[in-house]
Amino acid sequence: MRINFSAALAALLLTLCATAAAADEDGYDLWLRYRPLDRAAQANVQSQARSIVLPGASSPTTQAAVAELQRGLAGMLGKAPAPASRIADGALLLATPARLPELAAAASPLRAELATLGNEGYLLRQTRVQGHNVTLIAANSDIGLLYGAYAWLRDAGTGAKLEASSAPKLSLRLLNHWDNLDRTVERGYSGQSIWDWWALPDIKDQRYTDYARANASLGINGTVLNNVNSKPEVMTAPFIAKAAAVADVLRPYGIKVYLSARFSTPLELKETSTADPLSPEVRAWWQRKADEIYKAIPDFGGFLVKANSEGQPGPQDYHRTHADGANMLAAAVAPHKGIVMWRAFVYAPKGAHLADDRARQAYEEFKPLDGTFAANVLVQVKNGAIDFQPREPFHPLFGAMPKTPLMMEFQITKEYLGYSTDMAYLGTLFEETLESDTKTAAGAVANTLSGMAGVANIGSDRNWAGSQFDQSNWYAFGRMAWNPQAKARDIAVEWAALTFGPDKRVVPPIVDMMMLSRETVVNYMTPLGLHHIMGTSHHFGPAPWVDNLERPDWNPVYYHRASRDGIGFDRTTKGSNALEQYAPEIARQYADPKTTPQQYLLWFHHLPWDYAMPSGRTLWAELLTRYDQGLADARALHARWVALKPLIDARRYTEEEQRLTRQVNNAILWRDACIAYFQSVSGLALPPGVQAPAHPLDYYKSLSYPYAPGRG
Ligand code: BDP
Repeated sequence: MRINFSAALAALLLTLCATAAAADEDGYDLWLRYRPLDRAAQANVQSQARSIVLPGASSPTTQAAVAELQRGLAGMLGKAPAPASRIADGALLLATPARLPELAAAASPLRAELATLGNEGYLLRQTRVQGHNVTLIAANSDIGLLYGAYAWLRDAGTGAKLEASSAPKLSLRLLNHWDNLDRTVERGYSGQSIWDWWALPDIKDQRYTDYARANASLGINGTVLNNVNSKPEVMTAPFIAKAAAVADVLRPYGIKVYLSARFSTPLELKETSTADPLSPEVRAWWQRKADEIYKAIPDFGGFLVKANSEGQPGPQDYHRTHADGANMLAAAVAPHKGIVMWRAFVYAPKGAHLADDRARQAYEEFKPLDGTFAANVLVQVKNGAIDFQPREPFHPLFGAMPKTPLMMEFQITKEYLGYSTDMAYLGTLFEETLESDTKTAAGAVANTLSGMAGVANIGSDRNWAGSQFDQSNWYAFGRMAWNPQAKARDIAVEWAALTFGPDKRVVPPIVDMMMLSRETVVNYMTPLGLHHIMGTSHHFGPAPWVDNLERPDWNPVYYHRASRDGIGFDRTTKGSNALEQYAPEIARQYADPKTTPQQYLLWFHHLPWDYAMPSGRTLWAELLTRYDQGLADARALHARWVALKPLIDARRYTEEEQRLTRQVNNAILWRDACIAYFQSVSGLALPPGVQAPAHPLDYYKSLSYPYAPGRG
């Protein structure tokens, strides 16, 4: 028998190729996968990178840049050029004015452009240098080169055109880890903390380097290592040494380390007799502590502080203001150029007088302090006035503190949006807040910011974020921290192409799913401006009936105020008047339910069940419609994913398919439980065509989740 070897070989190759195309991935590589490109793309990328040239001496940061380019090229093309010392045609040239005199020359057209890009910006250009056609990555500093290298790789991986130039709009772009010293993570749904405090400082996990690469690829330049609910031990020598070891790994990637400081630390360590911020003893203690930290971490970023909120100690314990507390710490780090990020997430400390409306409190406490904070203090404000809900109007402090640098605090981890099981792309949430017009001199919320912080969703899970799609939220946060005007959809396109490959059959449907996902969650959880009706403490699943917690403003009934007469929180002049904290134009517009955006309707108004909605339906019927829409869209997300099965590797396909199935069940649970409850309150019948909940209300009330992850 004659065997046709070439045919057999061809068949084998075909099988191998097909398998390779769909090779299983676990998600560890994030958006830095660098999988082989198609031929045309390979040729294009290869023509731009026949050699990699870095004039001048290398630094840890340029080494990281060159190593990443080599890694990327090896992955995308199958081989990577070695670094070369001579500029030649087709070189990928990394240069700063200090490294390449041509860039510093008065005649250089790039000189003026570079001058506008600051320390961290970069430009990518196809140009001629020393008589050769090169692809130039130029910046004013080595960190700019690293960012430029990542941008070039991003363009190569997505097939995008070379980005002309880019510089970050915000100077502080931070992750906030809510990680505890025992490796549990408050509101973490992706395993343990990546910081192995026990093993540090001797053992530095490879993950720390990969974490640095991923963050640098987005331009994130700072990280707070520990939970805002901090411990005094964080400020002791052993932990400072551990933080220093992490800082050493992150430094080449332009990422500074910060720590959350517990306000009463010196007192609790029994090294002072008080924690009063005006006490000389306390001030001297923090000054010495800052000196000690800077000795171990010369580029230490500074402190993040949660004070007088949810039982945490703070300056008000000594009848001092937030500014007194923040300025005391600011004085300690100022000689080292450190900063203090003081959180505005405050509501009455335990036992204290309860404000009529929790949504009012941060503004009431902070607005009067505008102009009294030290120059190196930033006030860090959550995106909304309650707490990381699926949807909130923007926080009234944005635009209201013109004399104080503000930071935005977004939550990347999905405490209130279905953990890491439900798909909810947060790019749209971030964009919605950042674009909101404050109707003050500042304009959009994005313009009021000096920095952005994201509560990280990163953990020890192999895929880092708990699910493949939750990686997109880390990604979107980083890209928007770099450019708060960036569009959620553009970012989704980029992420999907990098994560699943630049296949035209795959990217658009995935992007459509992402763009639909957050609104889906809003609809099946908290439509029409409802908020904080989640289960006690774990915040997973519906519990609109809860009314028995110690503090009224922990109870869902406090927020929805549903009764026989109607539903919603009246924040107009007839109610808490929280509206007065917004610019007059907004206050006027939102004072009338007719001119209030429907998405915020029940946030600002208490309305009768038969209130006529623009759709022609009653409010009651509209609410039911939204819950049904949420469920229908959850089903649609699942169906769209199933349709992509042939195009996604089996492992990632299955992981997400299971999650989307569970999401449909979560949506059913939310819809049914909320309808059962609100019906019990309204006493109204379900209109024809609306399906009755599967169980009686008591069934939903009986559900409990004692072992839900991530509790505080
Ligand atoms: C809430 C979380 C709680 C945090 C708190 C905060 O439930 O775990 O400690 O925010 O931001 O959303 O301080």
